[in-house]
Amino acid sequence: MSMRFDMVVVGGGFAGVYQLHRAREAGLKVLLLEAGSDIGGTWFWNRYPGARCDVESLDYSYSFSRDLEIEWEWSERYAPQEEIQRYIRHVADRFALWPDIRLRTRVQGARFDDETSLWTLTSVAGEAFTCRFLVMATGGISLPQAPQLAGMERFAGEVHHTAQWPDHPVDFTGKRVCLIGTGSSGVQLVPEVAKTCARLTVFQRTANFSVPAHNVAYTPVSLAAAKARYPERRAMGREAITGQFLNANTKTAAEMTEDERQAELEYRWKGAGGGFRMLRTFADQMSNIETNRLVADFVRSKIRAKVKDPRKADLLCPKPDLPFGGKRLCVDSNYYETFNLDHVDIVDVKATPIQSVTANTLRTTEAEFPCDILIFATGFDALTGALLAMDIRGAKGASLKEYWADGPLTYLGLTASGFPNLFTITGPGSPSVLSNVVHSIETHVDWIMRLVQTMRERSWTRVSSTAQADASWARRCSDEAAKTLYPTASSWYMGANIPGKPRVFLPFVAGVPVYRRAIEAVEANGYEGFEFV
Ligand code: N01
Repeated sequence: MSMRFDMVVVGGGFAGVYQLHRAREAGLKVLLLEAGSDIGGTWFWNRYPGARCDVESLDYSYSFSRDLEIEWEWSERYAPQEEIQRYIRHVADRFALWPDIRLRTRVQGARFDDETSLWTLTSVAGEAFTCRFLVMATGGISLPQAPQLAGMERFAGEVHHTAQWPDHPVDFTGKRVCLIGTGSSGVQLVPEVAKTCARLTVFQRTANFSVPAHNVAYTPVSLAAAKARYPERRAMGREAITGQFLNANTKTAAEMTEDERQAELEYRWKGAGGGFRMLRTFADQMSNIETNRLVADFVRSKIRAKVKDPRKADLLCPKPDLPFGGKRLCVDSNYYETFNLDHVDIVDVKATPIQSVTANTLRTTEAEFPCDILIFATGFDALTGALLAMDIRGAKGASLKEYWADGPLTYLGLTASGFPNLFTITGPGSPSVLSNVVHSIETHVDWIMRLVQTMRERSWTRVSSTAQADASWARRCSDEAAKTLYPTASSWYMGANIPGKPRVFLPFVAGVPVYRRAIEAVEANGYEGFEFV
């Protein structure tokens, strides 16, 4: 027996929780399904030591309620995982969302009925849920991936993935730890593990750039001062490429003198800057390879200054073929400094690949490393992974997996032709992972709700983008990406971390304001590119 709703939302992170709130406010009968035992999404699953957001707390938070903004007290410039999860739970409490949230319910598939224009979802446990509107709030970075290592079944120690971290503390005291992966998760975890372990060996395939966070605790005075300017801060964020204020330099490198360029680089590296501000050092750094090299060389010189052992420093410096920011920039607190500790070492697994695992070691082609705890910080099947992990069948039984076989086809990153009344929040083809994702989530949910309201007012039962609209949006996405250096990097933005995944630049790169204007223009033009029944 299937339970019937106006809307079902899949996923209980920032996106799902806001979607649920807005749908309830609009009077819809709505249900949120979440696979985990709690809400929080990313911030529920990625609870490894050192996990914190590298978008500033005051930006990485909902803007829809001024009261919520005022009453919530962020403790630090970059909030730790536990605090962000507590914040999402607070939002669910404050807006009384819990009655419409169903935890421990993993969706296996969804099928559209051509006769009734309704979706039926099925859970792994075999339950069924029927709805008119189906919103996938499944997250862009939510399906973990790890390599299959020969001999894993023999390994006698603990094994953890950063995105499936246990809810009890992992004790590293006196342990020999092997950690694979040096993206944002690995970079945050390394300094924490090093504090207590006997030996930490980091297995790196590609060195990426990391910049100092300069995290600081808020004082009551500094937080109150920041909050007093909240409306202004949000307004600046809305007009910034990444949906957060980064004090972007509007000048290209060529428009500045050498002294001005150095001063700009130092400002962004040091305390007044920090974090993603380094991505906005020069207006043309993601489109002009020479300008990009200025930033890359500067950061490499800082890495060399921090890491005393020249062998380790060489390994930690990204190679010249990787543009700065081409792979998602990491933001750290003491990552490079940790390699100055005698018990922490780095191994280049491109030069000496990992071959196998024994009961208590990890073997590369050159050496064997004792291992009590093995950690995978090896990332995710991003943007399409979580959606395609479900069997989604649209009109006439069409399979989303087949429709996206050569890469995702969406209209505005929000819908896919042949999958009526199905919406993806921060899906492929939207700024999503290139933006302050909470800002992008609010933009998407508000847009979806305006469309749903319009349909309800006009008694329309079915909306779908046309195949032509999807194709032209996909072209626009790749044309925008081709104007930048992003596609030159082997990144998860390109699907390059997943064997066999089509190489397509997955997010929309032209920025949050351009994107918002595009989706608002479609709406103003009577939903051009959509067909209604
Ligand atoms: O994953 P990643 P992540 N053998 O894919 C390596 C967000 N995030 O979990 O580069 C050996 O970035 C892989 O090597 P390579 C953020 O958007 C945010 O760290 O593919 N190594 C890479 O070094 C981030 O970008 C925050 O050659 C293997 C690493 O594993 C995204 O999530 C914190 C391998 C994976 O890096 C993902 O970050 C954390 C193999 N077989 C995450 N397979 C904050 O807000 C993969 N690797 C702070």
